[in-house]
Amino acid sequence: MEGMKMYRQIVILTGAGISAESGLRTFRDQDGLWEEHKIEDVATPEGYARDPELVDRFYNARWSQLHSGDVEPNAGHNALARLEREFDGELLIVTQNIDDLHERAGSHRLLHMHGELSKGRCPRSRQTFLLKDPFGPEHTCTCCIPAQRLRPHVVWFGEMPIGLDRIQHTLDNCDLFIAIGTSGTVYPAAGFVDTANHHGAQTVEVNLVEADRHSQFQYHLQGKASEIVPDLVD
Ligand code: BJW
Repeated sequence: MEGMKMYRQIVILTGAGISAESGLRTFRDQDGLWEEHKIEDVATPEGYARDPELVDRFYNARWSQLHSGDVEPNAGHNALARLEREFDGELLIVTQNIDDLHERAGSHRLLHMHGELSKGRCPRSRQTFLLKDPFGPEHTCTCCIPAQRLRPHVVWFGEMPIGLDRIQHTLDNCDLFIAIGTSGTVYPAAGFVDTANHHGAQTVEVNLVEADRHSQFQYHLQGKASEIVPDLVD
């Protein structure tokens, strides 16, 4: 924590890698979700229009795992929650993950730029609804007449990520940017390091491997998020 005190505004970008050690599969690693599912079928609006049941099943399986009682935040999530409690300056965790492990660890200053698994969204009004059960045609909105079938509250390819104005503003003013467990293949998140560099921030990558935007980071901490992040925060 001592080392963090020199910063005014910290932005932390997290990806699937931070939740991997909690038992959730990443997308692009060996045995990742994209090995079993075609992106164009389950992660595009066109795929959903073609076969909503298939997409619902994809998210239901992940919803059920997340609520199975077997999945818990790990030391990486816990360390970030501790940083938020102890850091006096501005801090924002921007997560690409749709799981709720940051919240369960106690993080509040958090933005889910690719949506949340625990919510469904009205396709007409965009109002979101907390889902107590998995997805299905029985989940309809209460904001429209006739009621609309809720779609997963997630951001698919070709759709606009959530909270970009706030993210942009925070990146413009940050002096430390840390990317944890993300492959750097999906934009606009993969470009955040460029914005942070442009504004003179220090940039740190935490990953098992050299990820796609590796060369854009000033500092590289190679290893498991559950081991590196607690060390970084201490
Ligand atoms: C560990 C670890 C451990 C493992 N410890 N590390 C051509 C060029 C540039 C851009 C485009 C282009 N053509 C199209 C685009 C845009 C497109 C895009 O980026 N495509 C690329 C594939 C090229 N992007 C979009 O369409 C986005 N919207 C958009 O751009 O809107 C227009 C716009 C215009 C102008 C400004 C701004 C916007 C939307 C993207 C939506 C992504 N959706 C998904 C699904 C969400 C729901 C769900 O969860 O199902 O989001 S796809 C999937 O990828 C998911 C993730 O959030 C995202 C990123 O994945 P992530 O988190 O990086 O996971 P992995 O698996 O890739 O990597 C894991 C990493 O962890 C690895 O590096 C491991 O080594 C590491 N790791 N264990 C530390 N223990």
